[in-house]
Amino acid sequence: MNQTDLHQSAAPGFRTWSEPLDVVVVGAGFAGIYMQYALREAGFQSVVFEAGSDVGGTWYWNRYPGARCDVDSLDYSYKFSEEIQREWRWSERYAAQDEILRYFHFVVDRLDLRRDIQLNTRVTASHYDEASNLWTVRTDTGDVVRARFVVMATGNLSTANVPAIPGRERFGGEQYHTGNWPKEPVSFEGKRVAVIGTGSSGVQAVTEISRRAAQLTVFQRTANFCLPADVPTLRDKERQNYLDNLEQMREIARHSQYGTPYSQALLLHRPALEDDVETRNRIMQERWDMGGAALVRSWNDLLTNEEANRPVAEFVRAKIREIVKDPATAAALSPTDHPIGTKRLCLDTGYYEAFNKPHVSLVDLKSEPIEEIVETGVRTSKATYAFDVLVFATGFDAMTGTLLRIDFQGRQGLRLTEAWAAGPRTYLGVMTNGFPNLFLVTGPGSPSITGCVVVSIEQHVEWITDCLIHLRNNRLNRIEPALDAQDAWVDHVNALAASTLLPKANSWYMGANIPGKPRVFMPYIGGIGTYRRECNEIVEAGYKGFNMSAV
Ligand code: N01
Repeated sequence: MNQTDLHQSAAPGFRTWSEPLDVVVVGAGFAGIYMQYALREAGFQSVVFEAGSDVGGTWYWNRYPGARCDVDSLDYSYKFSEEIQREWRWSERYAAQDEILRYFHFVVDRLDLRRDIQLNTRVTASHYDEASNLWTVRTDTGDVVRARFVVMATGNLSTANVPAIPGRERFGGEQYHTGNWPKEPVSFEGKRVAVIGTGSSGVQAVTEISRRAAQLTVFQRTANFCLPADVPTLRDKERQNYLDNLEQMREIARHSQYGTPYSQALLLHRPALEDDVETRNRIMQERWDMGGAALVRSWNDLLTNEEANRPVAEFVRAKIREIVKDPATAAALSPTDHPIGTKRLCLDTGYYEAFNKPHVSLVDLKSEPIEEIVETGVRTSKATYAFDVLVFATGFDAMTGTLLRIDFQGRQGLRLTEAWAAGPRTYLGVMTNGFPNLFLVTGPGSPSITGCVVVSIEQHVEWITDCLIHLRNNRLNRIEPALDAQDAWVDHVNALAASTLLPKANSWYMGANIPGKPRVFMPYIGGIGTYRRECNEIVEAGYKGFNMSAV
């Protein structure tokens, strides 16, 4: 059976598949696209449902001004295909959103994947039937499809967090969320603009909007550490050097801590306080000048020892004081409530400098909380500010938000919302007990966004594909992690996090940005290479911890 006769029309906009598929893939970002390609190559029948009107995942939705990747482009690319790696030419060291979207189009066309992807289709429910050992997947466009396996490739940052600030519906001007930005151009020229939120998205949006708006007010709840990242054009020589060493680069990335050869080469493999103050200062300055995350990819105890972390945090605060002319603004922009690196660092291409412009101002919500949004703008405890445009850069219900919004029902009607009521529970971040044949790409409990996520995605896609082939070769069709193996994995992930400073920050890694969300450190922090080894060992031990059967 081929893809074209998989479905029949029941009514306009409503489709039902007559035969069960092997796999339904949800999401057409980095994960879903490669997953679909790998499944097709392995001979499985599958379809991809994508909520957006185009492929690209996070790079489709996050088209806000200034959106740009903060991982080197040559690393933040698919590595499974040497042809793709060689044929595509990145123009800048950190690619901008529109270039990454063009890359997606290139890949999808190059691999002839468009025919397998159904756009404008959001999966709303997925129920498992024990007797038939099939999932029934439903979408908001009325599709009903049964499949043996479901692969969630929905990303870690795909459900926008719009805070419940009273009065938002009353605002008379334009309002946008960075994670759900319209396709149509948004003009800031001559306008009074507010940006609420100062994470990676806010920092990038503020920098760009400050160049266009008549007036910009930034509402900051927590100051974040931003590291400089000038965005040089990629030179042919650098590109060629990478391509000449492609296999070696891939191998380093796959077995490294953070998923990139660049960051692996920067690691110092010694505690910070082993160096004297002069040496430390020299290293910090060199790494500040290098840009990107070089400063924190350094001594091996920065994320485990507060004494080691403090001088690095203070180094950045001193830089902020140097750059920002107004001392009160500089003080408000200086993070003091978390060790550096325990919240996701921001990429800075002129953020701190923006506050020296006369039309840019900062409102520190710690001393002046927002009380409500009114028709003309924002009212805080101290003043009412008038705006034409409100930009919410308030982040995401990360890692679990998208999964928990789908009505998942596993064995005996077990709901995912119940199974994960106290926080996500997975085995390897790739499956969860009670939900047979449901796979997660970069799920909670895996390294996912702690490094170059494309490397983690590729590893999961390949692991899942190999697992499906293993089942097929052994005439098996059902896989589920054992509860004790999952409990042990969750304990392992928690213990790794507890041995670091990371749980100290109110980060989205901890679910702390969403009111009422369980406070659990969600990703695996042991490093991309170590995690890969652990996954491989489990496979070599006969998929230890997984129960497999034929139904
Ligand atoms: O989201 P965030 P993001 N009132 O959660 C504030 C990736 N990414 O979209 O810190 C007022 O980091 C919130 O305050 P607080 C990257 O992994 C990558 O910026 O919770 N403020 C915070 O300041 C990144 O980490 C790239 O106190 C409120 C901000 O909103 C992740 O996506 C670019 C609020 C949200 O920051 C998420 O980044 C962009 C409220 N009610 C994103 N609620 C690159 O590759 C929240 N905030 C460069």
